[in-house]
Amino acid sequence: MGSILGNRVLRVEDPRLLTVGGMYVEDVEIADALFLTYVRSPVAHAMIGAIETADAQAVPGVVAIFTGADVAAGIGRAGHVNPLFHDAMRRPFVAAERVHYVGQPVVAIVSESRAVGMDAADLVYLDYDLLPVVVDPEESRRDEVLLHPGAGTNVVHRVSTSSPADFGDCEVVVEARIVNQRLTAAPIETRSGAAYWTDDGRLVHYAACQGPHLTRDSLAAAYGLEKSQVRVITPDVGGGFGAKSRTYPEELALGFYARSVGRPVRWTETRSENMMAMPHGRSQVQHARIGGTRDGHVTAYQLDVVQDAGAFPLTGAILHTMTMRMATGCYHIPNVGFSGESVVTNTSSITAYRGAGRPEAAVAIERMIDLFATEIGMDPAEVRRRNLVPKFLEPYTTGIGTAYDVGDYPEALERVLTAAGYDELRAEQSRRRADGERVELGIGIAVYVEVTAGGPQTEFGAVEVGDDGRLTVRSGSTPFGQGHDTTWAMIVADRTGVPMEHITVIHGDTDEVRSGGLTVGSRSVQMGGSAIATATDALIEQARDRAAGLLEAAVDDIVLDVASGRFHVAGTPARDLGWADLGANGDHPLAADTDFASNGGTFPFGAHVAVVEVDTETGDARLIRHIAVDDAGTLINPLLAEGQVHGGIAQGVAQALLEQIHYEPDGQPKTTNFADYLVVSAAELPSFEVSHMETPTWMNPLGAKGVGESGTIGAIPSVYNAVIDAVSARGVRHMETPLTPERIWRALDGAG
Ligand code: MCN
Repeated sequence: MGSILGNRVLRVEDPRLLTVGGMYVEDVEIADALFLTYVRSPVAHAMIGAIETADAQAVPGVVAIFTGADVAAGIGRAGHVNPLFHDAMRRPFVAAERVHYVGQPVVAIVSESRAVGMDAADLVYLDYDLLPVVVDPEESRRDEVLLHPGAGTNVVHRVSTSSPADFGDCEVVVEARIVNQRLTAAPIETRSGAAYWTDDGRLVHYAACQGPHLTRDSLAAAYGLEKSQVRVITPDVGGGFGAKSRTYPEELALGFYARSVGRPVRWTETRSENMMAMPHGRSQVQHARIGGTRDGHVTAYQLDVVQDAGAFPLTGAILHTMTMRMATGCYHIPNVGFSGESVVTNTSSITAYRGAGRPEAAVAIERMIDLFATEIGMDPAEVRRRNLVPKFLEPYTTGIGTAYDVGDYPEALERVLTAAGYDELRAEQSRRRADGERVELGIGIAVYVEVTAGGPQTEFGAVEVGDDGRLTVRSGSTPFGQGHDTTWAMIVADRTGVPMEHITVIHGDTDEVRSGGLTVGSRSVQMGGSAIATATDALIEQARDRAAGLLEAAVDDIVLDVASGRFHVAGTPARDLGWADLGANGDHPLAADTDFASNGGTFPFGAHVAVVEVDTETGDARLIRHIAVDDAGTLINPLLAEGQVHGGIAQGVAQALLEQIHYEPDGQPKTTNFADYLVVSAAELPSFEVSHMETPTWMNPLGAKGVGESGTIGAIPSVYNAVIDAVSARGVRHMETPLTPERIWRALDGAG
């Protein structure tokens, strides 16, 4: 058997998912379970007055009703994502005195059926004493209306460089305001959870999340339990896109309701609840300034951002720190400044969403490079060529102080331009313009770099041999669509010679897997994959040791023939032992585990070209081609990596052209269903033209970087630039996303 790594192996997950279907939290049978329904605030900012629950309580089938005060008396307030955030900004499990956004839970109803709970919810009456509402983050930072008076300010977190960039020597300076609008993750499976207590006092909690161990830790903290007294099970998860990286107060409180009523309690939100109240993504306002010489050299860059955190700070409140890290993208810009702060607003909280702070950085720098190019009248590809960091295989430290591991941005750019047929596209654009055609062609370029598994961290992996020679792999990383079962089996098969079908992968259960991190930041292959690779190598050492004993040879002479998956003494392959021989013969199981540690992230990169057609009479923009060259280091499975890039591009196109969560000034969300929120679908997308470069990182034994978010990071700015490029000859310089027909039409109209 040759190396299986790098092969386009079909996903082992799919036969089950496509035939009998997955097992999601909602599918888990739990005897005697009751249903939870939340009454949610219809107003964005108010003091809660009288709460009347008698009519609801009288509905047959209603078992118990809890107010915020009841829940707070039982389990206090939810913990913070970051200890730096002010204590007064911690979220109550259920609002007790004050509501901070439309959709915040105010009363919890536990009932025999879901229908009963929904009927009863309509019969709960609350008085609200309205307060002024702030939905605009730039308004919030003025602190005229304080959302959490105990904190004394709406600002959650601030970061900046020691001094701003100096534009004194620049021949040209260009400025722009860029808004990364609020989006929702819209996973197919909405949030879902279930909890019950065992007779010996353990809490069992089913969570549709991106990593059960953090949920276990949050539950242990909330209920004052040892971690070992909590079991969290994450079965199949129907997408998360970052928004399920945390298990939210709505779900964490399930154990409280279950304990109070003495029966299991389960909850699955409706689609509208999900769109209204599951934390959103992005919502970052940027003011960018770029300067340089007329011959195309960028010398200074300043990026100032206001990050909307929503009502209660979660991961969203630190997204600007990721934007800062990646501010200069792929460019050598020595003179750079950044300031960023996050603020609370009367909206649903902001959390991680595919890319989480890095797409925002890429959008800013890539838009500004295009604006700079337009200003000096140079082709945007040429401006990029003049400013890209040259190829490096040893760390390169950017002007902002981030050390990138390896990169070859010029090569990525040239490859994507060639694949796109850039010169021909420009010729076609000119032809249409010369002929005065109504439908303009737009060509948008983005060269991006991002960071995956940033910061010091560990991940758990374990491998064990059964008596039958089959292997069981345990991973601390929990998938929700990425195909980890396939990926981990490939890594282990490649090293051991055991066929993939004899390898079972276990994840998503804190009783089965000792520890684990989150599947976020495209960290799993480099962290979880490296943990499994390292554990497998340790297992092979143990196996060689056992083989040496059984073959009465020195351990140094024992070799594993990976092609056959058998061990023998070097030079005498006739007498050999397989994994089953070793698994079955010994006084202890052959098993190895690791907590793979890394000091910092890897920096995947790539270049995208988007080609759009814009109808200048209707403002309709269509993506007609999307060409991507992505480098995630060594690829374990190019087929799965491409799947990730495809999904990522779709979400990036959606941000550029379609999707937006919209709030009215009074805090009413206007996009709480799929009729009002335009989730991108295959109908809006062309077939993507995707290819790879593989520049291995030295940061882990696999040479792998992450790929789960790169499609999004490359797609947003390239599509954004393409649409502006299409209409630039008609006097449009800049627009805000999403580039809807109305916006484009108005911009064209305004430009005359
Ligand atoms: N891969 C590879 N070689 C590499 C890197 C990755 O072959 N060098 C392949 C592997 O097959 C791996 C997959 O790509 O299983 C993704 O690996 P990785 O880049 O490590 O990303 P993670 O597994 O950590 O996934 C997280 C990432 C994130 S952060 C979001 S958001 C996201 C995404 O994955 N959300 C998704 N992909 C998603 N896919 C689906 N279907 N649903 C989501 O919600």
